Amino acid sequence: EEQARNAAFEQRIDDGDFIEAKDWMPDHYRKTLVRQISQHAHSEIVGMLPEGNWITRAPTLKRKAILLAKVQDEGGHGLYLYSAAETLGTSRDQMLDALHTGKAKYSSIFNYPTLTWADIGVIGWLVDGAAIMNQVPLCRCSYGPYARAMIRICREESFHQRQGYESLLTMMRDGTDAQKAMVQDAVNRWWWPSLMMFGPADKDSPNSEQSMRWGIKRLSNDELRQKFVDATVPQAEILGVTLPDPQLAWNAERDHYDFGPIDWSEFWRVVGGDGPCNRERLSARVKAWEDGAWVRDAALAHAQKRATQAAA
Ligand code: FAQ
Repeated sequence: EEQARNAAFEQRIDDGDFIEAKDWMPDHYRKTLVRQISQHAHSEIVGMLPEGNWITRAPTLKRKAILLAKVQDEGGHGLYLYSAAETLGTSRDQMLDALHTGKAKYSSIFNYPTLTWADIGVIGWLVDGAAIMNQVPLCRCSYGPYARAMIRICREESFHQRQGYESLLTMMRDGTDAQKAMVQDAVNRWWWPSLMMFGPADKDSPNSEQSMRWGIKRLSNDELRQKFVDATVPQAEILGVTLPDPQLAWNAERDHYDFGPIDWSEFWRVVGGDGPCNRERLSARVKAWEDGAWVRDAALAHAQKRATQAAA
């Protein structure tokens, strides 16, 4: 019977059906989705921290309003994604506990510091740019609740990418030499970590094969990384910045840009908890959770009071 259910499930995947929360699914499919969606949710929530750091120091009212809206969007994305993961039977408390005890992963990119205002523009351009490249195919993910959450998230991410690029264009066109140098410095620091966002090379990616077979991932880590490089090089030219890779060159034969080797030892170090800001990010999340205890207690007490009133 198990075999027949599995075969029917695989058939639905092959037919391009969406799998919904109450449908039968193999255990491993469920686990893979909880892993990926919860990591994604944690990334959005931890991802609020590097940019949140600049809200009080944004250079103009306009930039501050944009940044506030962007960081709020990220909070919202985290919430849709936790909800999507909850449909698979894992509670939000379990997911948050995994984050706060250091068991859960979140994107390596958010363990780097935001040193200057230019970092905020570069995060929009490169980090949101990489996020969109990775996330647009997830709108066709085989799990319905995740796919639907991604449609809304991608719309907002594209505004995030544009605001970042526009802010950098302003600095590069109208800025002082010092401001232009600040943009170049931020690009130098964020370029390689942005390429690492796509995950290990395909040959070192243990989850890819099964996830692609199940239509959870539609394109491989290396394919997405290449698409990102190809899309970003011309944008760097328009901006007037240099990407910090001497091996970056158009390859007419491949019809793609070639690029230099990624420092995978840095990637695994950051994923393993030893990046420049891992400890700071995690302790900020734990503190926020602890500081919010009274709100959760009050909400619970209020709900209990209403339940007793309704019963009376
Ligand atoms: N960082 O076998 P694979 C955003 C882990 S965008 C940390 O290739 P998979 C928007 C991976 O989990 C960022 N860990 O894994 C925003 C696995 O470990 P596990 C979030 C990484 O799942 C912008 C192991 O390495 N986006 O938040 C990373 O098939 C600006 C082996 O890797 C998403 O999460 C990494 N970079 O492919 C917010 C998108 N890469 O779980 C604020 C959804 C890999 O076996 C400001 N996720 N690992 O212990 C995905 O598309 C996939 O999960 C990948 C990884 C592509 C990230």
